[in-house]
Formats: sequence, C-alpha cells, structure tokens
Amino acid sequence: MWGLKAVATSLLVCSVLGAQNFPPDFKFGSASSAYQVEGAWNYGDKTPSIWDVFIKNDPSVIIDHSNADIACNSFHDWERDVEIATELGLDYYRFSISWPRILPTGKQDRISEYGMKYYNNLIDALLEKGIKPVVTMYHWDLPQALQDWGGWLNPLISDWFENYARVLYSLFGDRVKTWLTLNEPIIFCELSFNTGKHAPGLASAGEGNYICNKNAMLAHAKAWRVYDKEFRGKQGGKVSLANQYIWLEPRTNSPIDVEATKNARQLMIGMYSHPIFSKDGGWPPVIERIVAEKSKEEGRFLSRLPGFTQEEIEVIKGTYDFLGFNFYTARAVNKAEDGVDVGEWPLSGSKDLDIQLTMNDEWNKTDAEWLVEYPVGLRRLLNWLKNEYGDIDILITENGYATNKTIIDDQARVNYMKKHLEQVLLAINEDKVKVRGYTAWSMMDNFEWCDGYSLRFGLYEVDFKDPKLKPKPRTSSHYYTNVIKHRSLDFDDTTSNIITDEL
Ligand code: PNW
Repeated sequence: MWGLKAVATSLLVCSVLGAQNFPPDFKFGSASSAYQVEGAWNYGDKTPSIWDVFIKNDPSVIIDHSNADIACNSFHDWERDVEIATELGLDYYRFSISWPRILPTGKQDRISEYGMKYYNNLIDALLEKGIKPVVTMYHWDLPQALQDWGGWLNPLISDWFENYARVLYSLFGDRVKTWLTLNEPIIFCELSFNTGKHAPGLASAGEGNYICNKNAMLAHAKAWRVYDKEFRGKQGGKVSLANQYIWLEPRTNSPIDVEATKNARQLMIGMYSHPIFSKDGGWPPVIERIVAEKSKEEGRFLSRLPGFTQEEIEVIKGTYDFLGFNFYTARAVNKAEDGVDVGEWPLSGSKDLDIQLTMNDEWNKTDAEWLVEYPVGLRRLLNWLKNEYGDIDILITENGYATNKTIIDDQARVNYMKKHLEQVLLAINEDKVKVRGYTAWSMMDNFEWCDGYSLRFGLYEVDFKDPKLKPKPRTSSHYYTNVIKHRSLDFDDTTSNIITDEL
C-alpha cells in the first residue's frame, strides 16, 4: 500500500535518482536472433547451421528435447514481427542474419535468393514503419559447411567472415546503418570450446576457447575494416560488436580478492575488448603473462593463448564506431584456495587465474540458473568501461529477464527492466557516460539455446503449442511502450505499475 512513508520514500528515491528523463536522442530497441526465431531451418537452399546439426545429432543437449526447426516461425511471419515492433513503438529492432541462409556454402560463390528476399522484406517493412534495423552478422549459427573446415578454430575463418560481411554490406548496407559483427564471442568461444555445451560441442578447455577468441577478434576487425575502406564513404553507417559483460566485484575487501577481481575483469571483459578498444591493443598484458606462465609450468613450449603479431595488433586496434555490449548479471570474485576446483563456467581462464566466480546471496535470483540480478553492476560497469577505454559512445545491445513460467503479468521483468534503466540514467546524468541506447532482450519468447522453450525472456509471450504462434503482450511490453513513449521512467501508468523494493 502507498502509505505516507512509502510516498516520502519514493520522493526521496526520485530526488536521489535525479532526472528520470532520457536524453532526446536516446534510442530504445528490442532484439532477437535468427536461430532463435526464424525456424524454416531447411527452407529453399538454406543449409544446416552448427546448431541444426548439434541438436539433430543428440536432441538431449536441449533440456526439453526441443529444437528450433520452427521456433517463432519468423521466416514466414516476418510481418507479425514488424507489427509487434511497431506496437511497442521501438526506435530500432535488432535481429541477426543467418549465415547459412544467405550463403548456403558459407562462401561467396552462391547468394541465396530466398535469404535475400526474406531480409529485404524485413528491413523494408521495418523502415516503412520508421523502425531502424540494427543487424547482427553472426549470432552463433555458423554454416556447418564451415565447421567441417574447422569453424572458429581455423584461422581462415576471419577471411571467410570478412567476405560474408562484404556480401551483407553490399546487399543491405544501403538501408542498414548499424551493424554488429559478432554476438557475444565470449559465449560462443567458451560454451563451444570450454564446456562444450553449445554447438559444435568441442570441449578443449584452456585451448580451443583461446584460439576461438583470437580468431573472433580478427574476424570482427576485418569486417570493420572492409566497411571502413569500401562502404563507409557511400553508406555512412556504424559498425561494432555485441560483447557479453558480466560485472565482477571482489567477494571480500581483502587485497588478494581485490587484485583477483582486477585480473578477472581483464579475463571477462578485457579478452574481448582490450584488443579492439584499448590504446595499446593486443591481449590484456596480465592475462597473456599468466597463461604463458601456466603453459610453461605444464611443460609446453607454446602458450595455450596464441599471441598476436604486431601487424595483427594494429589490424584489430581501433576497429569500432561505438561500444556495444549485452548485460544481464554479475559475479563475486575470490582467489581460489589451493586445490579448490574452480569449475568450468563461466570461464576456463578462471583456472589459469586461480579465481572463483560465485553468486552473491544478496542478489535476487531469477528462473535462469546463471542470471542473478545486480542492476547497480550495470552503472559500475559503464564507469569501468569509460575509465578503461575512454569516453566512447555506448549501445546496450541486450538486457533481459528470464522466467520459466508462462506469465502475462510479469511484474518481475518490469522491475528488472526499470532498475536497470534507472542505473543507465544515473550513468548518463551523474557519471556522464555516453550511453546512446538500450535494447530489451527479447521482443518475444523464443528458442533459448540449451534451455529450449523452458526459459522465457519475451516482452511478448508465445504459446509454442499453438500452431498459429501468435504472441501475446505481457505487462512488460506495456511498460516498455510507456518508457519509449514518454522517454522517461517517470510516468503515471496503471497497467505496468511497479512495486519496487524501496516502497
Ligand atoms: C545471450 N551468461 O546469451 C544471447 O545473446 C541470447 O541469444 C540469449 O537468448 C540471451 O542472452 C539470454 O540467455 C547469454 O552466462 C548467455 O551470462 C549466457 C550469459 C549471458 C547471455
């Protein structure tokens, strides 16, 4: 109930939070990815991606033994997706292009008519509604044809990716002005090659993930450079990548844990950002040194972390027009006691650094095992990034909340979104971090990788048993529509009224 005390507290909260309005040019979007929504896995000349093959080989890799053969049926029902994006009032819609749908061999020898038509339709329809397309080139669905040649472990992948990027710029760059090369390389390198839980499931902890990391940095850089050299002049867009950052804080104030946390941030954030965004480029020096020492102790002549040549460092350094990242969660860091098994996730490098990443009991749990809520971490992260890499324009490319139930009145998601947006506002207004936009993951429930359809992130609910697959708006969709409409967190709204912890 709104007692006097609650009202007073809320006024206090408002004044402490400062202005509740977003800058007039701040942009709001929502996101999806090809594999998670499109379905039509073998339509026309599309060839299988590594995820198609991974699941078909062993359906038990997905918790509910489901697959994404149909998913949200977005390939056939893109008009419905545009309608939802319009209903939400989005400034932009972030979606990804399926590499094997547009280039069935993975190479440039054949461009699919079906693929071109689908993405052209989607892009044109969005633009007609005044919604900008923000396009991810790679959201984990590598053509199996390229996996057969080694995929992310083959150094040639960066050239294959450069060619793929060139195709995308020439086909769609007249209308797409914001590109994200890779989605969360840390996740596709770690989960594919460290734990092996993601396609192609080739666990080789402490090796494969580092090789993938290097190749991913080069792939991103080459795609950015092609744009810069061949397309920027006539197309005038911007290119970056969508990294995954988990905010890390020391478990205790002991100098040992504080030091461990500094190193852990270089592992979690730096390995995918230092080569691109730092002044010096290359690997974070501390990680390069520690992995080299460990490798030597193991009797190896070569570090498990492959080095960059000076030329590679220069190729990668500065390949950004803004900084994009996905934010969901946080971990506490402590130095592992001798002999303690630090576990396999989130990072195989935890073993190299002798650190443990754990959850803090004070952070709210969600239905996703890995997702604990720590919105303050987002503001701290934004400040850390500004200190570490400079005053770069930032786009939050994903942020979202999971439930394992179908639930229309998703107050918990509304709360999560509101608390994160409050921290974004504080970072903009108080800390002067240049956050330019926020992306809600996800526009509608979709295929949540190894969690199948058991975890839901959507602003719209999808009943996957209903052949029509008609999404229903959740309370969070009304809330987000209001935020976008008012460009503020301060509005009177009964459909998405929030009971926050403070009240
Ligand atoms: C992201 N973590 O994955 C992906 O970009 C989406 O495709 C996915 O659906 C969404 O977030 C929700 O899971 C993540 O462990 C995977 O911190 C793992 C983590 C974060 C994001």
